[in-house]
Amino acid sequence: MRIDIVTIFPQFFDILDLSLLGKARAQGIIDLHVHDLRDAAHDRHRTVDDTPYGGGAGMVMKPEPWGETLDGILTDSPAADGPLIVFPSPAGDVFQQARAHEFAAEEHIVFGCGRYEGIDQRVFDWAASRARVALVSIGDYVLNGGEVAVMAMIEAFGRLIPGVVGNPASLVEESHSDGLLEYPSYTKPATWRGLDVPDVLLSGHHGNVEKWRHEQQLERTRQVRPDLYEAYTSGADAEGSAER
Ligand code: 6GU
Repeated sequence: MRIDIVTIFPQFFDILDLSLLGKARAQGIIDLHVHDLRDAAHDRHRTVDDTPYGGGAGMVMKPEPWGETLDGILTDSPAADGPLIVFPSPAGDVFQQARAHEFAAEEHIVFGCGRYEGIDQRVFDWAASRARVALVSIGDYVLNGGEVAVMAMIEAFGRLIPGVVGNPASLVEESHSDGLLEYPSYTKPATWRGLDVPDVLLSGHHGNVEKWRHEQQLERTRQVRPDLYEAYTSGADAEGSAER
């Protein structure tokens, strides 16, 4: 999978050399290219922002450096249908696990990280005339720029790309994969600082372990995320809960 990131802070993404994603890059599963937007700003100060038409606080990112950078990326796209261009924005659709699965299935994704008060609207309009464009938020709070949001999205979908996580079974039993939060995990020692591992986990009775874990998932979800619990219990009725 090819990933391009456009940003005025390319060093932010140096950490993608690390860990699971770094390994996936080294193996050629992920082909990551980070572009400094200022490389396409040709004045002496490499200016990428200007004051907003109509007045108001803050600065707006100028369209020309975006146009030049995205032109190069589109020309280079390995995908026959072109890339999906994602602009992280608190005004976008909220990124959830289903979206992570969709992103993991893309051949080429471009992330355009805005800073300041935003990017000139014509960049989105022009990009949408050339490729599929999505505005995506990572939650209801405001970040200074899109970089950390892009990092979060790459962490979420990168691990869903086949071959990135060594043991695919570990993707199955985790929070959100079945609409419930994950059950609590324990390892040795069986007693630590006076706290015991629940007996059922030491029993060796696989059926009881499964049942206990599912109950824990339900109870956790009901307490912490009543919205997910409601969706799960109504969905489980509709699809027949006998399998669970
Ligand atoms: Cl994607 N970008 C910014 N700047 N702030 C956010 C966000 C994205 N998602 C939530 N807040």
